[in-house]
Amino acid sequence: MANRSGTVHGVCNLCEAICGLLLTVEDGRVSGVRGNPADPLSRGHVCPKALALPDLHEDPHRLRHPVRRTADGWQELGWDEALDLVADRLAGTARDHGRDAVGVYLGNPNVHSLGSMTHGTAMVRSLRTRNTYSATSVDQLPHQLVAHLLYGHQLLLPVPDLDRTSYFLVLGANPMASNGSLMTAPDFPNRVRELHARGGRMVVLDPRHTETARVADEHHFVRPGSDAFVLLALLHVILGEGGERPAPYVDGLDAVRRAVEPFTPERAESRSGLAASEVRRIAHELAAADAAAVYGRVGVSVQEFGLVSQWAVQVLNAVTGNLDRPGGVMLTRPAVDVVGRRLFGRGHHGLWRSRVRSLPEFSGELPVATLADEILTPGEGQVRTLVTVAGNPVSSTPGGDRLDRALAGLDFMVAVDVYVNETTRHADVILPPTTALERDHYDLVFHALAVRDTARFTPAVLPKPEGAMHDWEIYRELTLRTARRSAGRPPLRARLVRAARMRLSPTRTLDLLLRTGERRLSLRRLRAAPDGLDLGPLEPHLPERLQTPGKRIDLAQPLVLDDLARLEAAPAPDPDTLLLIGRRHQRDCNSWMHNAERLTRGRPRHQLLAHPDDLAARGLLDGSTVRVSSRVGSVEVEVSASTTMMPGVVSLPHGYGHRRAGVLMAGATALPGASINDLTDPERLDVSGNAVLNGTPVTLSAC
Ligand SMILES: Nc1nc2c(c(=O)[nH]1)N[C@H]1C(S)=C(S)[C@@H](COP(=O)(O)OP(=O)(O)OC[C@H]3O[C@@H](n4cnc5c(=O)[nH]c(N)nc54)[C@H](O)[C@@H]3O)O[C@H]1N2
Ligand SMILES: Nc1nc2c(c(=O)[nH]1)N[C@H]1C(S)=C(S)[C@@H](COP(=O)(O)OP(=O)(O)OC[C@H]3O[C@@H](n4cnc5c(=O)[nH]c(N)nc54)[C@H](O)[C@@H]3O)O[C@H]1N2
Ligand code: SF4
Ligand SMILES: [Mo]
Repeated sequence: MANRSGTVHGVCNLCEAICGLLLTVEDGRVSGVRGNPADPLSRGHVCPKALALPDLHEDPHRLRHPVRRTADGWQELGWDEALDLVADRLAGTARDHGRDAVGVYLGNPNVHSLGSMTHGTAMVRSLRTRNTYSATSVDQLPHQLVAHLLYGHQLLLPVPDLDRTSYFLVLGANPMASNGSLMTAPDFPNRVRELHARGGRMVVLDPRHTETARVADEHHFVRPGSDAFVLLALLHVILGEGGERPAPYVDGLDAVRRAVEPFTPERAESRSGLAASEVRRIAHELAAADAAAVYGRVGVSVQEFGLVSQWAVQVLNAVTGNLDRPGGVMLTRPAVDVVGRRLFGRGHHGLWRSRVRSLPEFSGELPVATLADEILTPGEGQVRTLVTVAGNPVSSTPGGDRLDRALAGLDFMVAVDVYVNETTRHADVILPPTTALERDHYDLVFHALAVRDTARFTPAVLPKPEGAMHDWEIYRELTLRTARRSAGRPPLRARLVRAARMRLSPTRTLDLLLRTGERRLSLRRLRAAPDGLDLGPLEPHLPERLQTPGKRIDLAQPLVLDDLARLEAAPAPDPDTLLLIGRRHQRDCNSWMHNAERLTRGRPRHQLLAHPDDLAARGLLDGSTVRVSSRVGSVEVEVSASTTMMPGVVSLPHGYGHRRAGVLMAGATALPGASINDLTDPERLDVSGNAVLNGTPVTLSAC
C-alpha cells in the first residue's frame, strides 16, 4: 500500500460507537485525530480514547514481533518459527489428549476487528474443541439467549430507536461513559439533548448516580441484583390492568400474566428500594408513551437473574406495543445482514454441559467462570493447552486470582495479543497482529446494532510494516499449519474449500458479502463514500425477519418461567452486607489502554466508591486504604466517599489492578487500583451461564 498523507479517513474501533475519524497523516505518522462531521452515524463525535489511538500505535511497549517466554525473559522469534511451534503444540495436544484438551478464550476486541470476524471464528471452529470460552459469558449472554428464545436467532437484537423515542427507560447502563452497547449510539450526549428537545424523557435505574443519571430526567437507586423484581412488577401492573397492546404475532401473554402475579410493586420495593408508587407510575408512563424503549445493559446482564431481567425487558417492549415500531425498539437492516446471511448460527443452549461443573453451553461456548476448573481438574478432557485471542480473562472474569494460578500450570499457552498483560504473561508464545490503524475496517457487528442504518468501509490508514502480520493472516496460518499436523484430517475437498476461504482476505470476503446482500452494495460503492453511506432510520421488519416457527413470538419461555421459582426463593440480602458493583469510565477501555499516558493522567479513578454513611458506620476514613473481602478473596484499595453511591453499595471499576503484569506493561503497572474480579465469585452464575459480577457481598475493614 502506498503511503498516505494529508487528511485521511479513519475509524475508532475501541468501543461499540464506531466513530468516524479524520486523521492527519504526516511522514507515515498520525499527528492529529478529530471526529468526522460528515459521518452519517457519529456526526463528528469522538471521545478521548480515539485521541489515544496513535499513542497505542507508537507505544514502545506494544509487541511488534512474536515473543517466546524463556527463563531469561521474553525473546523475539521469527513468524515462521513461532507459527510452527504453536501448530506443533496444538496438534500434539489434540493427538495425545483429545481435542477438548485445547481450550480457547476470545476477548472483546475480536468483535471490533473485521479479520477476526471473517477468519478468527473459522480458526476456532477448526480446533473442534468443546472448551471454547469468550467474554460473552461475562457480558451479553442473556441478551443473546433471550433473542434466540424469543426471535429465533441469537443476534436478532432489537435496538432502542434512540433518535425517535419519547420515553427511554435505562437500567444498568451508563452510555455517557460507555457510549452505548448493543446500541451503537455515537454522540450519545447530543442524542439525549435531542430527546429532551422533542419533549422526551429518560429515566435511569442504577445503584450509582452515574454520568447518565446526571443527564436523565429521573434517576432512582435500585439495589444490585434486584432488577428482575422491578421489571416483573412493571409487567404485573401493565398486564394486571389489561394495559397491554402486543402485536398480533405475539403469543403466551396469559402465561406471562399468571407468572408475574406474585411480583407486586410492594415486593419490588422491598427488594430494590424503589418505592411501589414509583413502580406504578413508571409502568403507567411506559404504557401511555407515544413511543417508548426499555433498555437494560451490562448492569442487568451480569447479575444473578440476568436472563429473567433481559427477558422482562423484551417482554415490556412487546406488551407495550413498542417492539418494532419507530421510537420503540427495532431491528437494523445492515448492508451485510449477519443474521439473514447465516454468518452466525441461530444459537442453542444446553446441548452439552461442562465436564467439571455440568454448566450449560451456549452456542458452542461454555461459561468462562468455569475455565479455571477445566484447567485445574485432572481427567479426560482437561484443558492442557490454551489459546487466548485479544483477551485478558485474569482481569475480566470472576475469580481472576485462581485463573491466574491455573494458567501457570498449563502445558502450553499461546496468545494472539499486542501486549503482555495479566493473562498473556503466562503464554509460552505471543503472536502480535498489526494494529487498527494498519488494517482495513468494516464493522460487521456494530452496524448491525446501530441506532441508524449506515455502511462505511475504512481502508488502512498506515501501511503494514515489513515483517508484520494481520490478525487474519495469523488465524489462517494457525489453521492451515495445525490441520497439516493433525490426525484424522477431513477429506481433500473439505480441506481445499477451507484453505481457499482462509486465503480470501477479509476485504475481498466483505466485497462478496456486500455484492450479494439485499442492498446490492459493493466495496467500490463504499470506497467512493468514505464518510459512510446513510441508509436511513430503522424500519419495521416484523414478523418477516423472525426465525421462529411460524414467525411468531412465544413470550412464555420455560427456561425463564422456571427460573421465577428461584427468584421467589432468593433470600433478601442482609441489609448490613455491602454489595459490590463495577463501573466504567470514559477514559478506560476494559483492562487495557492503561499505559496510554493521555488516558491515565489527571484525577485518579481507581478508588472504591462508598457512601459516606457506610464509611462512618465502619469507622473508615475517606481517602484511606481499606481491605475489601468477599467469599473468594480480598484486595486493598483506596476508598473515596461519594454520595453518588446508593447506601449499602460500593463500586470498583473493572480492568484495574495491573500489579501482576510483566515489564512490557510498564506504563500500566505503575497505576494504582485493584482487580474487582479478585473479589467476584466464579460459583455465582445466572441460569443462562453468565457470570454474576455485580452484587457481590463484601466486607470492608481498615488496613
Ligand atoms: N467485574 C466486572 N468484570 C467484567 C466486566 C464488568 O462490567 N465487571 N465487564 C465484562 C465485559 S462487558 C467484557 S467485554 C470483558 C472484557 O474482557 P476481555 O475481553 O477479556 O478483556 P479486555 O480488557 O477487553 O482485553 C483486551 C485484550 O486484547 C488486546 N488487544 C487489543 N486490540 C487487539 C487487537 O487488535 N488484536 C489482538 N489480538 N489483541 C488486541 C489487548 O492488548 C488486551 O490484552 O470484561 C468483563 N469483565
Ligand atoms: N469508556 C468505555 N466504554 C466502554 C467500555 C469501557 O471499558 N470503557 N467497555 C465496552 C464494553 S465491553 C461494554 S460491554 C459496554 C458496557 O456498556 P454499559 O452497560 O453502559 O456499561 P457500564 O458503564 O458498565 O454500565 C453498567 C451500569 O450498571 C450499573 N449496575 C451495576 N449493577 C447493577 C444492578 O444490579 N442493577 C442496575 N440496574 N444497575 C446496575 C452500574 O452502576 C453501571 O452504571 O461498554 C463498552 N464501552
Ligand atoms: S466513543 Fe470514543 S472509544 Fe468509542 S468509538 Fe467513539 S471515539 Fe472510539
Ligand atoms: Mo463487554
